[in-house]
Amino acid sequence: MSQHLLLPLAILAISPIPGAFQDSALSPTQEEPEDLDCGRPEPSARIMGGSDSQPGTWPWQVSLHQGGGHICGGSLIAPSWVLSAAHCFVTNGTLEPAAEWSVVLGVHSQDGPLDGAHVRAVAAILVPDNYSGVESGADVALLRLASPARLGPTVRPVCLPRASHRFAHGTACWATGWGDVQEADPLPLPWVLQEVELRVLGEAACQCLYSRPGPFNLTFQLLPGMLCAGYPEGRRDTCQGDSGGPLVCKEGGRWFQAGITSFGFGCGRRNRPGVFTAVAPYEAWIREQVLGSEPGPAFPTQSPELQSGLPEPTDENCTIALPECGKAPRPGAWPWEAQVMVPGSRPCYGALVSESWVLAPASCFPGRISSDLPPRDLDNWRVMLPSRPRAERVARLVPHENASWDDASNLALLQLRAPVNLSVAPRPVCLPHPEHYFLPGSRCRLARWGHTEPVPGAGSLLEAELLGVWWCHCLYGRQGESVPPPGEPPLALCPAYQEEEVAGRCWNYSHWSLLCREEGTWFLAGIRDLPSDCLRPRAFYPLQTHGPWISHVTRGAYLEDQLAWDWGPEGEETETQTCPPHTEHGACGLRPEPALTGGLWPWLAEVHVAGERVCTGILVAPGWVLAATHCILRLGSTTVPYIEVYLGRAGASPLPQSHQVTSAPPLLCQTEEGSWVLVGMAVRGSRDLFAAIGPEETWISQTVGEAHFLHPSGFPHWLPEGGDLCPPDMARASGSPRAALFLLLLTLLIQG
Ligand code: 4AZ
Repeated sequence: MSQHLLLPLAILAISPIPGAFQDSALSPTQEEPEDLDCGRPEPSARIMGGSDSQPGTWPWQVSLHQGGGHICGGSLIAPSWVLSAAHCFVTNGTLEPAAEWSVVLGVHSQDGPLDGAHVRAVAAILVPDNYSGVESGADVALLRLASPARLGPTVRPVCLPRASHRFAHGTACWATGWGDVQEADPLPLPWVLQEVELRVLGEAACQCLYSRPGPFNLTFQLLPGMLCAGYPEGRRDTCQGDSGGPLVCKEGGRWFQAGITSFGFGCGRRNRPGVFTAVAPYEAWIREQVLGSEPGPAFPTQSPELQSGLPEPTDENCTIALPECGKAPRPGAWPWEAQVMVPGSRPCYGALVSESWVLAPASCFPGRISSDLPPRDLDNWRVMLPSRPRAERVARLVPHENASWDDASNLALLQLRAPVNLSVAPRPVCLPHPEHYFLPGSRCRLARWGHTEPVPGAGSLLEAELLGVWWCHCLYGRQGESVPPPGEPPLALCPAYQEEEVAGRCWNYSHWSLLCREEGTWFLAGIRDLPSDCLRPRAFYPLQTHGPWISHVTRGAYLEDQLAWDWGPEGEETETQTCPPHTEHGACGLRPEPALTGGLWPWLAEVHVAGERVCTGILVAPGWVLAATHCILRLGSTTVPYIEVYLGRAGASPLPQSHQVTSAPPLLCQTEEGSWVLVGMAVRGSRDLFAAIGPEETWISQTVGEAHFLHPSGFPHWLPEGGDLCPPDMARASGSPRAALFLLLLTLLIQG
C-alpha cells in the first residue's frame, strides 16, 4: 500500500527538447568570476498550487533528462556540479550509468526551441554510501558535469548552507520544478518552470503531522537529515517530477538551498507536507566529493543573529489541519447544494466542489454539451448557493468527455465567474480519491441530484447504510466476476435505505447523489441511480473514479483522504472474491411471490412494529419468531419499540394503507423429501437479495433451544446435490455480509 502513495520516483517523461544543443566547447575560466558568486539571480526577472515563474528567477534550476525527457530537477552549485536526489538515479539498489543522463541548464519553458538553454553530459553520479531508499534518508546526489556550465544571466549557482546553518520553523522558502501540478496530473504545455512558496516546518511540527494516520492509515517517522516544508492544510506542494529540485530561502540578499525535493505522501494532501533532504547536514559530504574542483560550491556563513534565532519549541502544540470540506450543520442542510438554472429548463441540482466549481449531471444541460463551443446562452445561466444573497454567474461549462454515452460519467463541471468565499455556507463537499474504500455499514444519505422530482416526505428521511462491496457487486455483476478489493474503485455502491417504502413506490424518475459520512465529514460518494427497475438495493456509480478528472479541471477541488479505516472482516479479506451464479431471479433463484403467502405458509408471521411498520417474521419454534433487525430497529435507534406478532394470517388480509411493509418475505427452499427450510432473510429493501441463515445456526439453536434444524448429514438446504433450487455458492458466499445479516429473535408472549 505504501508504495501506492509514497511517490519518490519521478517517472514523468516529457518529449525531447528541440533546439537544445550539446555545448562543451567553452572553457570554464572564460566566464567565471574569481570568487564564485552564488544565490543571486540577475536583477530583472509544478509544483502543486504554484504558478509560472519568470525567466531567470531561478537560474540554478536545472532539468535532468534521461531517454530524451525530463525526469528530475537539480540545482547548479558550481560550474561543474549539480545537486539532486539519489532516488532519481538508483533503481532497485543499482546506480544508473551517468552516460544515460544529461543536464539542461538555463531552461524556462521546456516546449519549443530552448533559447539560451544549453545541455551538459554527466561525467559521474555520486550518492552517499548509506543511501538505501527515500524513506531511510540520505536522498542526495551530486552530478559532475562532463564540462562546466556556461554561467550567465539564466545560469548561476545557488549558495549552500553550512552544517551549522538553521532554517527556522516558519521561514518562507520557494520550491521550483517541472513536476506534476497535482497527483497524476502532469504540468501542461508550454511546460513553464513552476514556483511555489512553502514554509519550513519545524521537526516537531512536521513529526506531529506525520504521526497522525493519513492516507492508508499510515504514519511516518521522520529521520535526521530530513526537512519538511509546506502547510498543514496542504494544497501547495512539490509533486512527482520535482524530485531533486531545490528548496531555497533568501537570507541577506542571497538564496540558500535549504532542501532537495525528496518525497511525500501524495501531493498537497492535508497534514502531509513535502519531505526534503536537508542540505546543511551534507556540507562535509559535498565538500569531500567536490574536492579539488575549482571553483567549488560556495558556503557563505549565516549571519549570527539568524543562526541563533529562536529554536522551535519542542513541546510545540500540534497544529493539525481539519478538513475544509464536507461539514454540514445537520444532515439534509447541505452547504454545497447548488441549484443550477438554465433558461428553458427546470432547476437542476449539483454540488459545490471548490471556491469556483460546481459539479452536476451533464444531463442537466441537454443539447448544450455536444459541440466544443460554449453554450450560447451561458450568460443567462445562474447558480444558487446556500447563504449567498445573489445568484452566481457562470463562466464555463466542462462536460465529461464520456457524458453523452456513459451513465457513470454523466457529469459536468461549471465554473463560476467569481470564486465564492467559503464559510459555514457555502462550503464544498469532500470528494474521494480513487483508492477510497467506503466501509460497509457506513452511514450515508441521499441528496438531490439533477432534475429531481419532488418526493413526498423526502429530504430529512433519506438515510442509508452502505452494503458490503461483495453484495453490491455480485447483485449487479456476473457469475464468477471478481469483486474489487478495498483500494480499487468498486463498480457500484449500494446503500440500503427504507424510505422509498415510506413513500410507497419506487422513485423511478428521481435522481440522487449518495453522500457518505466519515468522522463527521461528508463525501460525495456516488451519483445517480442505475436504471435498475425497482430492484433493491439500488446501485450508485462511484464518484471516486472521477476524482482525477475533477481535480484536473478544477485545480483545487477538495479531494480528501479516507477518514475511517476500521475495515472489519471484509476489509481484511485478501483473497480475491468472486460472484456466485445468478439465475434469472436473483442470487438464489427464487422470488417468493407475495400472492403465495398466507395460509400456504403457516410459519409466516406478521410482525407489527410501533403500530405502523410491518415485516415478515418466521416461526422457528413454538415460542420464537425470527425477524430481521432492520425491521425492528430504526437506524441509529437502540430502543426496542412496541411489537405485536400475528400468526396464521400473514399475507391473508390486505394491509391497511397506513402500514409500511419494510421487507420481502423470507426465502424458503424445499428439500427432496418435501420439507421447507428457511434459507435466507431478505436484505433490507431488497426483493432479490437474501442473507443466509446457515451461519446463524448456532446462535439460533442456542437461543431458542427447541428450533428444528435438519440433520447435518447432507444438510439439504445448503447442498442439495443436483438440486437446482439453491445454488451452493449462495451458502458459501454469504459468510459475512455485515450490513445484511442482522437477525432478531422475538420471544412470544402469548396473548388471547
Ligand atoms: C516525486 O515523486 C515526489 N509532495 C516529490 C515530492 C513529493 C511527492 C512526490 C511531495 O518526485
